[in-house]
Amino acid sequence: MNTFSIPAEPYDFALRPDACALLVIDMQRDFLEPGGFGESLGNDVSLLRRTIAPIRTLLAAWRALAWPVLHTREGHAPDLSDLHASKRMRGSPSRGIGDPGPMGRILVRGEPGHEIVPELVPVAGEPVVDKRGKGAFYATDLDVLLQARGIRQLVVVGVTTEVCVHTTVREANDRGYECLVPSDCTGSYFPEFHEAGLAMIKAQGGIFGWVTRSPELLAAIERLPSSTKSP
Ligand code: TIU
Repeated sequence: MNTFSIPAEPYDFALRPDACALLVIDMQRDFLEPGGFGESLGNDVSLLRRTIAPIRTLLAAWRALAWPVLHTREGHAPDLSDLHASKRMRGSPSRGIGDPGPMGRILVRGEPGHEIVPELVPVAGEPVVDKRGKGAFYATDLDVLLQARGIRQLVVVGVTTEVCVHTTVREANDRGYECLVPSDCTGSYFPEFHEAGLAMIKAQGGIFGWVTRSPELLAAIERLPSSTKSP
């Protein structure tokens, strides 16, 4: 199968149309919506919300090509039986995981705040991987789902850059997946962590992966010959 060159740092990414999935990390209402858990902790959700429009455009392109799309959500069972005590107590939060929040119980599956934002709702055929940790591979079926689809490359988008996106890129890299991160499709409550997180991915010759921007990725995809557009 041919590869196609995507402008990226530290050097161009050789995209394989037969083996490249879009992985959308934790675009959940509690992290992104005004009045949600993230904002209630004093964070400026606009820093994350700017990612919604470019991710939506990328999703539309992936769906039009019938390339694989997978989503993740961070959360826990209603009885919190899968929540480590260390995670529950971290930071002694005034409002913690499982407590009532502005959009239901915080980071609990089935609650409104746990859902993916309406702009990016998954469609039929797109797996939604519910994860307990920050990395999408830890204690999930993600690796099996990717292997079953012949996926070897991931375009990783979502929130937050230095937490769940970064952990997932590191996990994927160690499992042999090549990761491309469009910088405008990830965001952090801390702009300096966003920049540092992206710098770490592409440092040392791309130690964890590649960084691009979604307009460059989309422009390259639009130039693909039509015969190569389906996996
Ligand atoms: N999705 C994700 O990054 N979860 C987090 O806990 N992020 C924070 O920035 N806390």
